[in-house]
Amino acid sequence: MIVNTELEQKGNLFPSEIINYKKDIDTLQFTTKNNVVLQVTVVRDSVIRFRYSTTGKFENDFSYGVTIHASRGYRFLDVTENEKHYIITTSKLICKIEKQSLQVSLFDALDLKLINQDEIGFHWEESYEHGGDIVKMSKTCQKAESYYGLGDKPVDVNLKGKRFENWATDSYAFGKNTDPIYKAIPFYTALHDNKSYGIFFDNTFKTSFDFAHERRNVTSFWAQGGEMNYYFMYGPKMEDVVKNYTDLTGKPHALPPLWALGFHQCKWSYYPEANVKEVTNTFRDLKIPCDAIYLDIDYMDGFRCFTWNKEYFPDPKKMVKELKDDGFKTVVIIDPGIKIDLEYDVFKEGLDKDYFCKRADGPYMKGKVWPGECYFPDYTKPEVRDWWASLFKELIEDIGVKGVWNDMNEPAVMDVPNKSFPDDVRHDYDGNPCSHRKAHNIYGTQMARATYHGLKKYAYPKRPFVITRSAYSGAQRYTSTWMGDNVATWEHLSIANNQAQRMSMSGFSFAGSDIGGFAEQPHGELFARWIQLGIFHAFCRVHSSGDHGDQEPWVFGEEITDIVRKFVELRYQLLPYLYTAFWNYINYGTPILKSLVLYDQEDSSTHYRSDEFIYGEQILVCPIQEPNAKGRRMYIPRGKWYNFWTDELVEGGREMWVDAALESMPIFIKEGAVIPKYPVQQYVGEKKFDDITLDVYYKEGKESSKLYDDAHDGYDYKKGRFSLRTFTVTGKKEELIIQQHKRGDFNAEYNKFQIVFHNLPFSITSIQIDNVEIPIDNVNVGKKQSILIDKEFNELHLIEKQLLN
Ligand code: MIG
Repeated sequence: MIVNTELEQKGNLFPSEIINYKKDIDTLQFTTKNNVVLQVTVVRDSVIRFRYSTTGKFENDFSYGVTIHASRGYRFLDVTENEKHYIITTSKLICKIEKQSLQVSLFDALDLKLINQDEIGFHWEESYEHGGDIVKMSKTCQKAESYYGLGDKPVDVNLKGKRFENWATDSYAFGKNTDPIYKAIPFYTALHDNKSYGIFFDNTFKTSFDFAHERRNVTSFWAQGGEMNYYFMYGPKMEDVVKNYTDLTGKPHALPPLWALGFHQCKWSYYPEANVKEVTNTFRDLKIPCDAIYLDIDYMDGFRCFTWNKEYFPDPKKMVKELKDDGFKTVVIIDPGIKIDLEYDVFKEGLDKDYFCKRADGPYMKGKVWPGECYFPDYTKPEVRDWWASLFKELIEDIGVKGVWNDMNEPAVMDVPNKSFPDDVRHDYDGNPCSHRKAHNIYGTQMARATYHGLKKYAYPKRPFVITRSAYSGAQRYTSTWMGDNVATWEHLSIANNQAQRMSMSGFSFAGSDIGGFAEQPHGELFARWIQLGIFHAFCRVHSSGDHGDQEPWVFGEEITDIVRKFVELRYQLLPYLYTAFWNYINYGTPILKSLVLYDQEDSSTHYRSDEFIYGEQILVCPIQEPNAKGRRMYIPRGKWYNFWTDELVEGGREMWVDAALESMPIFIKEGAVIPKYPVQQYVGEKKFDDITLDVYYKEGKESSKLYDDAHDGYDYKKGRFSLRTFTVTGKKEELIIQQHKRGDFNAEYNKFQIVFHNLPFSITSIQIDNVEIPIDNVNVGKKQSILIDKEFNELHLIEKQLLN
């Protein structure tokens, strides 16, 4: 540590009064007497960026977090000043900047109410150790304000009263409240007085957040270096805050192939080939649907990336093909550590081309990981990313691997106390050279990004599939993710539930946990309960460390196998529903999982709920998180909901007991919903079907639902080959109308919808399709009435005709 003791220890420093102001289109610049500059950029009417410099000069404006595709432009912008303030007004926000202190306050432009206000606001401390500043921001915590987001933090949904750090860390067997863990997502959403806003602190150094923990009325965030650079995003609806953040940091570049939304089976490790086949064959024998099988590090030759252990896997291409013929996509792990071995061509090439990270004074960054001593590519250099992408040619194009799993990319290093690179390691940072202190948190994302580009290129015309462990804001553009090395305990089941909700509300919906737990072995009951939760996560994979016993769905006895099958089948039935939610996510940034607070922020009972969540738009789920449960108490949000299993209609806005023995779990459907369902398949694309089911849940009133579809892989959907159907249900006492509106010119293989009516309060006596009366005997009358109808109908009208006599 180099400390210049000659320097004066100044402590916290603060901006003084503004002496200069200038405006350049959407960017305003305020300079204080002590040479602090605040740059305010109006990104959109509801998104304002604040950037501070303490030297009068800004760094090169470069961000890995913000996408070039982010929406920009505002409808209205006006700047005025009075004695005390500069006042910036957009159509959504009013931002006041105090001339004396540079303190900022933000108001709703419509009702003029306060949204957010600096406490001290921006201040800083000079960093004697590293140079530059420790940059700090403090805000007043408003009355009854709550906080959400921040990525993978393993805590309850509401962050109020807690303090966190963002420093991507390999965290084997982390626990509740362990901090930090694998990801660094410096974004949170706040809520008070029915107004929600978000703050994205786009700084890749180690960042910290304090949500009224140290001082009850103050929320603050700070970083160990770099700039105070944050985006303020206004809702007032929380869902719009999350959408704004997702727009800014990016939606996934493409829809996943539909198979990637199927069920995945993984273990450390399945080998040799015969063992892999035994597992996949058992899935088919027992008729448990599954789409993907994973190969962990033992498939490689001495853990050398892009090689195969030929003893375990003598003919990978043949095996991958046979698995494919049986409906399994092969996903393989690729780590960042490249074994130091002059006989190994990837290492040789990386060395020759100077692609590996180096220490500050020149030598290579050497670290021990699975292969032994390794060097590590500097993925923050565009040339290195291109090279890395090119390494996937053989795996993907020739061997036929369909997905790649990036692990250890925090980056993780073994046998060193800080578990990672030393701070002095140098990185290119896309032409903004810096030390590891700045590059650490985005290292994993840049690796996943390079991997994604490799898959995109060599899998073409199919869609790529990547999964990463570490991530910074924006990683969702390239990859899915999992939560790392959890443990087979009931507490971890609830952590997984909270993490998935939190990730989804942090712009990263394609996420899931190691189902059943990575470390230790679950009891059958825990495994079954975890499957029940996992089928409602966009990424659904069983994984375990393998050293505590097996974790395939059938190892816990027949009862558990049957329960697992039942729920995995449900996932496969609901695939069109999930795919539609995914489409909604990549188009609008709508989170696939919604904590109840995001679903209904006006209802203050939701602000501290952690267990229940909305899956997609219309399904309410609440996992059982305790042993021996026959059910549980849960909060049903406002509105009316159908119990999925019994069709019983319940009125929400209250907590209630819901029965859920082991073969069941609390699931509710919003009244008026139209839920699309596929027939059960063993893997995506196994069957061609003539019709799909639409479950219609009667409502007195109106509700609309969507169904998105396309070829389930490839890119034709980007050229208009998709179909987006909107079903509007209008229910009256003796009548039900379903209108369909279709957009896009994709024509699915199936021709008909089997429409199943739930809870119709009348018996059907007359049916009209597109205004033509059809014979009533087309309707199956039973407990559930249903009708088979051409998929291109415009309007279906069911009537109970009162007989006059
Ligand atoms: O040091 O590849 O989180 O999913 O199975 C452990 C072996 C390395 C950690 C990952 C885990 C994976 C394991 N890896």
